[in-house]
Order: sequence, then C-alpha cells, then structure tokens
Amino acid sequence: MGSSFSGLAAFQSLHVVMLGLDSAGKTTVLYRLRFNEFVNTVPTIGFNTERIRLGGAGNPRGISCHLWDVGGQEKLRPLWKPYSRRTDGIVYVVDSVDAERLEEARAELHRIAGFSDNQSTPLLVVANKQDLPRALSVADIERRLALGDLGPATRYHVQPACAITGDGLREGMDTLHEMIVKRRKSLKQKKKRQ
Ligand code: G3D
Ligand code: MG
Repeated sequence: MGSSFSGLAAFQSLHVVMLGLDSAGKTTVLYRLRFNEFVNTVPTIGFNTERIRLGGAGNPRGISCHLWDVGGQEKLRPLWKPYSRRTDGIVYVVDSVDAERLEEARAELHRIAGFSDNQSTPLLVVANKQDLPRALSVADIERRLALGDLGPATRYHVQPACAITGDGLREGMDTLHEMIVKRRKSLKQKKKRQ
C-alpha cells in the first residue's frame, strides 16, 4: 500500500477492512464481491482476504482493493484494532434482522471508530439480509447504530444489501470508493495549506 496519499499510485490499490459481529454476513459479502457467486461459509477464525476491483462504470480498469474480512466472534474482536489501522475505508456489515444484537453492533462500531487512527476513515455500513421479511430499514439501522454521533469528519453511507444475491454490494462499494477519493482530496488540500 502506498504510504502517502499524493500521486496516482496511491489511488491504484486501496486497503479496506470489513468488520461486524459474527454471522452478519461478512464472508458471504467478500466472496460475492470476489467471485460474483454465493459461497457457503463457515465461521471465520482469523481472517480472509481477497483482492477485488472497485470503480464505477466510468472507470473501465477499476482500482484494485485489498479487502480484509476479520472474524467477528467476541474472542476475535481484539484483532479489529490492528486490522483497521491506516485503512482507506471500513466496511461494517450488520444483520438487518437481528434487532437484538444491533446495540452490541453499535457499541463495537463506535469503539472501532473512536480509535485515533480511524477518525474520519470513510465508513460503509452494509445493512445486510434485506431479503428477509423482518429486515429493518436503512433509517432504522442508521438510528440504532447512532451514526450521527460519529462526528462531522466521518463520511458514511448505509447501503441496503443482500449478500446472497449480491444486490446492493457493488453500489455500496462504489459509494465507499467515492468517499475515499473525496477524503484523500481534502487531506491533500489541508496538507498544502499547512
Ligand atoms: P460472517 O462472516 O459475518 O460471520 P457469514 O457471516 O458470511 O458466514 O454468514 C452467516 C450466515 O448468514 C450464513 O448462513 C450466510 O449464508 C447467511 N447470510 C449472509 N448474507 C445473507 C443475506 O444477505 N441474506 C440471508 N438470508 N442470509 C445471509 P449459515 O446458514 O451458513 O449460517
Ligand atoms: Mg466470516
């Protein structure tokens, strides 16, 4: 990964970490994005990682993105801090049906976002499992995760999605990519002014 955010090279490979409680659907998201097909998952012990391509229709070659899927079981959550250090973006996957665990998901998200390295890192919340009947709406998830409390410096977007079919995932990743580019530009301008 490029160590500076100036120059084109730094734009060519992004480093994104995917977090969320166990069973939210992170590994399903990863393999759906990587292989464009449903892959039956087993609980992740440690992490999975794949290189995927990002970039909207205007970008035929796309940008390479290293996506890390870090296990979400409680005993693995201490890993979230080192894996989320100096990432370009964070994908936070939630199970939109598991209303009971959204409070736990909120607390973990705010803990991660509060680490000094992560302040202002763009955040894509994937409101996963929207195919299921009792899925909560985007507005409900935004409220329950208290995303408004993350502070004005943090760009975020909540994307309704279904990792089984892939619906919403590409749109979500494209929005994350746009947020990453905007943040880099504003950091660059800030640096110039100093
Ligand atoms: P994790 O990596 O966050 O722990 P997984 O989660 O990707 O292993 O997924 C956990 C379970 O949720 C899996 O089911 C998976 O198939 C299911 N799942 C993932 N995304 C969706 C979705 O969008 N809709 C529905 N209905 N289910 C989803 P199993 O049965 O293997 O536990
Ligand atoms: Mg997993």
